[in-house]
Amino acid sequence: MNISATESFNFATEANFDGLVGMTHNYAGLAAGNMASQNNAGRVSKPKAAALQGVAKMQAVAALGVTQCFFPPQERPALWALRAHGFTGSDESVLAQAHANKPHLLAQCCSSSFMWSANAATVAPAQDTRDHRTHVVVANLKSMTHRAIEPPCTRAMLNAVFTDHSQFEIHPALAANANMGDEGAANHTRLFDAANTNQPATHFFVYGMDALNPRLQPKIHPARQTLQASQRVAEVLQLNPAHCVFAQQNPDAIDQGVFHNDVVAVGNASTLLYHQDAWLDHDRLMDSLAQRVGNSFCPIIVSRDELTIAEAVTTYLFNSQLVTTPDGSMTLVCPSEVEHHARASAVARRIQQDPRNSISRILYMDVRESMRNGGGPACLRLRVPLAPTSSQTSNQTSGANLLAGIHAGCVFNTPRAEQLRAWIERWYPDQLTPEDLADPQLLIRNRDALDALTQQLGLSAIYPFQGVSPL
Ligand code: SUG
Repeated sequence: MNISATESFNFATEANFDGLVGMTHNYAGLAAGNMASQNNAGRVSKPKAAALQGVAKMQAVAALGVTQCFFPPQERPALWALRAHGFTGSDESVLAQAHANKPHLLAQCCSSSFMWSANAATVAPAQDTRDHRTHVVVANLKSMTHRAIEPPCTRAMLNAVFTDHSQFEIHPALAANANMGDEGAANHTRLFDAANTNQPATHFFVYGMDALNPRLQPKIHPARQTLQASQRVAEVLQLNPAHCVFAQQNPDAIDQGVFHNDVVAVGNASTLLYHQDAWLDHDRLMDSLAQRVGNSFCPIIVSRDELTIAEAVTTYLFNSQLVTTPDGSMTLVCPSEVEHHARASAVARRIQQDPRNSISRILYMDVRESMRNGGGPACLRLRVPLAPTSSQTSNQTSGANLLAGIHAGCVFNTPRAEQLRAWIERWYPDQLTPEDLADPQLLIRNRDALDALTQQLGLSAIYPFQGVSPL
């Protein structure tokens, strides 16, 4: 498998930015409503294997001809968050006190959840926005404490990675008030007709609850995304409201473990693969999407008879990446859990063999360490569209130019894959238990590793230990 950045640049319609797994990756059962996180709580984690699985996935996707980039891990343990809870003294003492008095808080401050970059932000490309620049809204992730500490570093990192601020505007996360739960691109799909550049793209936003009219709510698990946050994100992204569609998740599905829309749906260009029970008002929603996306709209529905919501949650069939390859066809990059599940793999085969859609290939990837915390292939990447695919503007920017605004050190290619592997092998622990999280050596090692990585990648300072404000 030999890939080069220039090879993929020639076929740049979107870049997939994967989050590198952090070296404190562990199973603390932090995410309510996320079945895998709950069921694997207390298990011994394998940070090195997790990070290498992530690199292998990037390499496989890049080998398909897709432009692949990555985000470095965040700093953990988040000492600043522990200090904000009143722990004082040296770093060692803060860790020891937190471990003795608030082990759950310590675990929250050690999560590697930033690796699921589909939750980092929501993106609208230049060709869809009022001022013809690419807009990015950092997600506030306010519904889970361990995730709510991510946004400031995510913003610093996005500003360092998207270097050309005349092309990319990185907006801060929405204020984390009660009505504004935002989980980023996991609840957003950009649909467009690749063959008709005059047809504007449709932005499909999915929310878990209308905070001002919370009549239809899940009964057991939290609804993380609010309608109000989705609407505000669409405004900040400078999207035309006529090209936005908002739909509510089925509350019963949330109660069965569908904590993000990308657990039951994935879209690419004009194809939308989804579960029958994903949303409320299915028929009206499909009419609305068909009307906007146009004749090429290709919905692929999976019925509950073919696969139940519970099976979708355990296999993560819909959390596959759906990517267009240089020959114009699509590949579905599925977690290996689908391959090992008779009914889910039968659905994948049925879709692949159906000549009415563009999906011609299924690729299975082992991202088991991430899956055990509820993160499949699609959770691990943030899509950034690069080339104009909808109405052309006088100010249009070519895909190649847009890549020029991306920090070159974060573009994935064969030498970079080798460099990342060597870095992971050098620094990452083979195993971690909850007890290990309080080890001050882990904190020091993490900082040294991140310092080495940012130097290797030529990135500016992005971490609190490098002097960047964590707030
Ligand atoms: O937010 N898991 C993440 C998984 C996120 C998956 N992302 C998408 N669906 N796009 C979450 O629930 C578990 C961490 C722990 O338990 O330690 C966690 O945060």
